[in-house]
Amino acid sequence: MQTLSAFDSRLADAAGVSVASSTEIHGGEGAGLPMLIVENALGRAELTLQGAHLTSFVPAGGRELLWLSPKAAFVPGKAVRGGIPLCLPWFGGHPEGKPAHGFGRNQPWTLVGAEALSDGTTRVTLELLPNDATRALWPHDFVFRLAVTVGSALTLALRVEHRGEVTVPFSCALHTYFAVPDVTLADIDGLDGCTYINTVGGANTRHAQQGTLRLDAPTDRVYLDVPAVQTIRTAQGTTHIESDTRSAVVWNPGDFALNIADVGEAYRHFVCVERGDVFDDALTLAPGDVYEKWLTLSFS
Ligand code: TA6
Repeated sequence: MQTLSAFDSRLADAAGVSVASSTEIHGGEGAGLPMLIVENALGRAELTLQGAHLTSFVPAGGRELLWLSPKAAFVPGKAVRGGIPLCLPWFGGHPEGKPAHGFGRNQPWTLVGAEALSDGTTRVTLELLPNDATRALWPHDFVFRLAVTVGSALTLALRVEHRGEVTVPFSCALHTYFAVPDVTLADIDGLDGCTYINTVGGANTRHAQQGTLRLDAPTDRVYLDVPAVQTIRTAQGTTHIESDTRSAVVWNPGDFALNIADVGEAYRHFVCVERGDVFDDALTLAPGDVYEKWLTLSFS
């Protein structure tokens, strides 16, 4: 299992960030995955080093914003179901059958920075560099960095530096699972008028969103060129999603989830509103290019 070096632990300690294993926090068998707990007077977040994967964010005095499957497994090499998996350097299926959503979410990232900032927030920075497993899937040099700032809002700043020698296609998403009391009663705004691609069951049809979105059936839609802000309104309040990425993916598998081992009936309690640059909004990175985008989540 991945462990934190003495250097990483000192770094974490200095910023008031604690380290635990997923087994201590979430139970399960075996050693689990190493996790960071970032807590200050403004908020509290948990993340696994594997995948730089947020699994919890609670603003002080507020409720949990992220959904983590009750069946989530914390196993080396397997993406945790829920929270914020990072899909990169490609989103969705791969034309050559490589693993869906890239390898970022399955790889052990390293803690490279931890700071208590003067505004009361705490920032941790994680990094992924190439290794044998990433080279087998993507034979290019790169530096992936994710800076996570925890306060009354949660901000993720992603930086991808392409250090390879050829131009490559690139797409990515912050695949956020939001906790909702009942997915069929959540109102999603901020997509009115946008073109979306319906991909349910392998479909590929284009439509225009009209007004508020409510999910009453399995939904898998890629919205293109969206406004910066979306909201999810439930009886508990409003979650605000803001990003400088161009796409938004809205996903809930509905009954299909009964065939997804780590979701099942629990599908009723989340909706994914993922921000990223995917499908028509995907890019190419030339040698030396740097891709930098951010996502902020808050609740009112
Ligand atoms: O973002 C939506 C989506 O691409 C869906 O098509 C669905 O498969 C989902 O992601 C989850 O993918 P995963 O590989 O995590 O099971």
